[in-house]
Amino acid sequence: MHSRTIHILNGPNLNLLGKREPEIYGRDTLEDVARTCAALAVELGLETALYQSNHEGEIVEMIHRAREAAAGIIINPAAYTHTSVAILDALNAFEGPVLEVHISNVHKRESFRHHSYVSLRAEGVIAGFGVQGYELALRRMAVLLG
Ligand code: CA2
Repeated sequence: MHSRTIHILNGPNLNLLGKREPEIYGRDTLEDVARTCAALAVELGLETALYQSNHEGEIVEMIHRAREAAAGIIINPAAYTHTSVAILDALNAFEGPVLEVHISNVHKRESFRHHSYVSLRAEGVIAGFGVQGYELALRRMAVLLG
């Protein structure tokens, strides 16, 4: 296990970040998030690797790989947040800290976005801070890892 590596996992449609619906999700792309987090990680004595998939099973496999390769997981499961027992089960088999990030304030949106399976596993949840939520989660991860 890589004791200072954090995997930042992103679910379906987040590849469109910065390219569609800027009024909800902002103008930064996922590549911008990857770059900003990698720079912050250096300051915090961490390393980051960011991944995205539109497929539930691939996200499950990303979490399995993190078991060997990451000390912690920051995850925005996107729509699978609200539906996926498989992602929850995979996260339950991961031993390190898990932080859940949502770019938008899910509690200000439709009621089906108010429930998260992943929150049953996550040490903490950030919602509604835009893409800055990923940086805040990374700072929290540095504290949790000591
Ligand atoms: O606010 C979040 O980060 C969400 O996880 C985003 C998901 C949504 O299903 C969750 O309820 C909350 C949707 C991700 C879609 O991402 C897009 C980004 C730009 C343009 C279109 C979609």
